[in-house]
Amino acid sequence: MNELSPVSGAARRAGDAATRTTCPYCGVGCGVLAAPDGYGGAAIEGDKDHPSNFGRLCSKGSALGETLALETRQLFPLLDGARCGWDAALDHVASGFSRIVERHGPKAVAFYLSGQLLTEDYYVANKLMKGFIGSANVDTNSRLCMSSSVAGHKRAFGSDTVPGCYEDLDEADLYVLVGSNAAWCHPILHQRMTRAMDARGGKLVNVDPRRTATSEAAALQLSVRPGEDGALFSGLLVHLADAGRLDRAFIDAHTQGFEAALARAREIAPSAAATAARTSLAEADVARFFEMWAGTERVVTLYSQGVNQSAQGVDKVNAILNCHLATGRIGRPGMGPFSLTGQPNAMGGREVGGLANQLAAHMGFSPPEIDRVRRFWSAPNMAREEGLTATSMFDAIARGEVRALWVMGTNPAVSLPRADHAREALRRLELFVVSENVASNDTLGARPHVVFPAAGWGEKDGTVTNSERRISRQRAFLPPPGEVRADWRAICGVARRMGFSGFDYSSPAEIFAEHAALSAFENDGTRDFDLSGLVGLAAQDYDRMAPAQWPLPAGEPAGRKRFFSEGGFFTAGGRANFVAIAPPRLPEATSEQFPLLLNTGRVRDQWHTMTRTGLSQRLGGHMSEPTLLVNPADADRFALRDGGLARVSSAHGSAVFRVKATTAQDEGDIFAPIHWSDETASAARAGALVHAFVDPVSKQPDSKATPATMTPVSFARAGFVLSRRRTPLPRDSYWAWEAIEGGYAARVEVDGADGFWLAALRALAPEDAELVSFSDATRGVFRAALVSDGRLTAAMFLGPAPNETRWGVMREAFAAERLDGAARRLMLSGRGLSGAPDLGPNVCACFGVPHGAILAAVADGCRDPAAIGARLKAGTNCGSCIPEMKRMIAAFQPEPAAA
Ligand SMILES: Nc1nc2c(c(=O)[nH]1)N[C@H]1C(S)=C(S)[C@@H](COP(=O)(O)OP(=O)(O)OC[C@H]3O[C@@H](n4cnc5c(=O)[nH]c(N)nc54)[C@H](O)[C@@H]3O)O[C@H]1N2
Ligand SMILES: Nc1nc2c(c(=O)[nH]1)N[C@H]1C(S)=C(S)[C@@H](COP(=O)(O)OP(=O)(O)OC[C@H]3O[C@@H](n4cnc5c(=O)[nH]c(N)nc54)[C@H](O)[C@@H]3O)O[C@H]1N2
Ligand code: SF4
Ligand SMILES: [Mo]
Repeated sequence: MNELSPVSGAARRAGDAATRTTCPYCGVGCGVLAAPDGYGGAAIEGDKDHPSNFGRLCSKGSALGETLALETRQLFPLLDGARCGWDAALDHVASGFSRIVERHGPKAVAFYLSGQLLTEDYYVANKLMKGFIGSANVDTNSRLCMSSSVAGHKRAFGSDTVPGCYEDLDEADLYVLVGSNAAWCHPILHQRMTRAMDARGGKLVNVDPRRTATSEAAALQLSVRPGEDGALFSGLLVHLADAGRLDRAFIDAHTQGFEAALARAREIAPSAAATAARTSLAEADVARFFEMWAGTERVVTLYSQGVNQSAQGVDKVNAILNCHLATGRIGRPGMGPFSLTGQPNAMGGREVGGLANQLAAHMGFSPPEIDRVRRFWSAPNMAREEGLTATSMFDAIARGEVRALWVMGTNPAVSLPRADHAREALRRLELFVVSENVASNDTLGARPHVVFPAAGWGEKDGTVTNSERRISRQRAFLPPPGEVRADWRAICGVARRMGFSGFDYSSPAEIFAEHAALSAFENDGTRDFDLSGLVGLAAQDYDRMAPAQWPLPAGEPAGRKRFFSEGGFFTAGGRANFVAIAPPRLPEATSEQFPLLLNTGRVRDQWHTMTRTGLSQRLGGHMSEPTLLVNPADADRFALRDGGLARVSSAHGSAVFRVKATTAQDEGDIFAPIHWSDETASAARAGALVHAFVDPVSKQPDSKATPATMTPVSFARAGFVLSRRRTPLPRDSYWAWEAIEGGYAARVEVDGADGFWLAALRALAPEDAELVSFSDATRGVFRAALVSDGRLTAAMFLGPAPNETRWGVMREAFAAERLDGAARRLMLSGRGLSGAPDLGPNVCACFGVPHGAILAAVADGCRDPAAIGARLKAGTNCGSCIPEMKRMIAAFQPEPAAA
């Protein structure tokens, strides 16, 4: 039994009601103190005692309190769209699954899960499908996220093991970020690296086809040709060998396959010059990178979706691992390969076997392991072979082979490649079940037969595991609203109704205890994932459990920080495998019809499909529209206007984005954000464009390089809509909702008559709302506001495009509790109630500091983020906006200071 330190007094700092929990967003896994405010929200603070963040939170974590309101939540079960009780919903799902299994076999049913579920939810879902229903058709959005890392780890180490820990970031002298925009996507780790660089004088190299916020901190930016990372690291391996930088002792004692891997690397990238030619980098930059990497013992190579989401993602991972193995730079302080995990529980999902090719507790589909799990569970129908992976699962649904699907904690109608196809497939299901927090998203738009209202963050209890294998508790601090229930309860309810025993848990603590026991079952050090020190964990110890890194073997209460410094790999002979990778090649070339490569990814202040971050006004302002990044030469070539609209099309679909011309993009490459859906924008689903090529080993889709083209889009009039509610506007126009104080604003571009838009506006307000309007047909100006009980409920301003009025002019009117007669006349003047100028989008989300205010401070002599912070507070909380402020300062000065 481990010594688990109880929650210390510090957790109570935010008041006696503060609960110590974990952020539900990225895989950094920051500790959070949450104190309910009594009105359904909560005061949020970073937990100073949590070893992932030591009190810091990024913009998304800091804004968690703004995402807890209940207006958008699904609060009761639905059966065929109508409210029903839990029993009826559970009965329907259980009998439906049983019937379909009986008629069509267990392969006709599937679960599609999420790295945002808690370990306990995940564990029971996986147990039900793989042990009791008898199919391995359980896959997860982690297939789209981490599966290339999992497969790369397994090929090299024999197990899915992250060898290092966050402390390595404090102790490294070189960080190589590959396909990771950590400044925006793992901000607290990024800040940890920049602080360590300040302290130790270390350097950062950023390998990404585009310049990102992460490039700001980089001593060297390598804008690698998309897909060519394997060539870069092959070149590095060759350099390490030729420059005498190999750790021969480590290679000889602990690895196999080096010569073949090196020979292949030589074929791919025999020299710095050859590497430069393949990767379209300058030879001097390549040589400098090789020297930096070879000459710095304490190097951490961190990688994320630019590596994983690739048709050769697993080879990219192994090309990186090869270099660390060849130098023995693994599992020692300050060095090693580091896969940055995306979701809060990407790792927990891997631990319970959430992927269709895994079994629980890091076991696989080998006969002895299948049998071991079967015996442990007393499973009546143990799956014998791997199941369908995400994209093949949806193809099987489209073909009618999978007839029942339960989606939990993910929004596949937006996030899968060929998302339109995926959404259509859902409509074919005989039984379609969704467990969701929200009442409306694109997946729910495909009309599930049953909807389970899931408890959300703050309402559910369990554990998550972060990128460094650290298990932390998520604890409830709000009462479950309406009839919501934790996901594990819904799963166990269905399992029991299907007649299965083994699902009578009364708490997540019991599930966790079983999970720990399975990790220990017949393990004896043969499997990396080992929680034997937690076997028999009592409920009160689970409740008080402090964040702990696995492995947690019995007798090692502190866990283990690192793996493999002395070998000890989990392969048959204990040696790590070098992998001879295939020569890099994009899965699909550009063509005359689709001459551009579409890259997709994340922006700083939104989380995936925006079901939560889209509700926060602090977060809405950073990028208020789906913005396409385009090189200025491409903008010219395709007749796009910077600030205008473009339709991007691929062979699979199309979407409309706001254009931003920037030299951060290379010519030929365009970048679209993944966050907007049919809930939040007229037509900006990036996933609809993405092709469905997958890595041959991991089956992870390539979401970063789809051939595409673009054309300008224009409408006669432009302006904005304001509303207290966020409902879709007519689609034959352009709009994108942004959360603002008191409601939502949409920048719009439209055709159509005033009357048509007035009707659309009316739909946003109560029927008896009073209309105030102004129209000047000769100039195409139309302004209308709806006032209900003296308060502005909805408004629309239209004028001739491309010049438009922004919603900022209505800020005060929208914030006002009552509008008197004078204010009603003034508000339609287009100059606002006080005539104050609109300062543009927020740069600092934490303190709501807009672009205009920061520019004014820079103009007034503030020439570093600290000076701006001293004046405006901007950047003094989470620091996520510091790269952006630096950019504004650099752009302001005629001679940009060296970074
Ligand atoms: N703000 C925010 N943070 C998040 C999330 C979020 O939604 N919003 N989601 C979380 C999740 S689930 C994940 S998985 C992570 C993802 O975190 P990241 O992987 O950092 O995010 P992405 O923007 O998907 O992609 C990273 C970079 O890969 C680059 N890239 C594209 N193609 C290539 C290539 O061929 N080679 C290289 N070297 N780079 C390439 C892209 O240009 C992009 O800048 O973020 C997590 N954190
Ligand atoms: N083109 C392109 N596509 C991508 C990516 C990309 O870079 N490019 N990235 C991929 C990656 S890495 C990821 S991780 C995915 C993310 O994509 P998704 O997982 O589809 O995105 P989310 O918006 O996080 O969806 C989570 C859903 O679960 C709900 N939810 C939240 N918490 C809970 C809970 O506790 N229980 C239940 N039942 N529901 C809950 C939320 O309301 C939301 O609707 O997107 C993938 N798709
Ligand atoms: S870095 Fe931000 S999003 Fe990620 S866990 Fe920490 S606070 Fe949450
Ligand atoms: Mo992800």
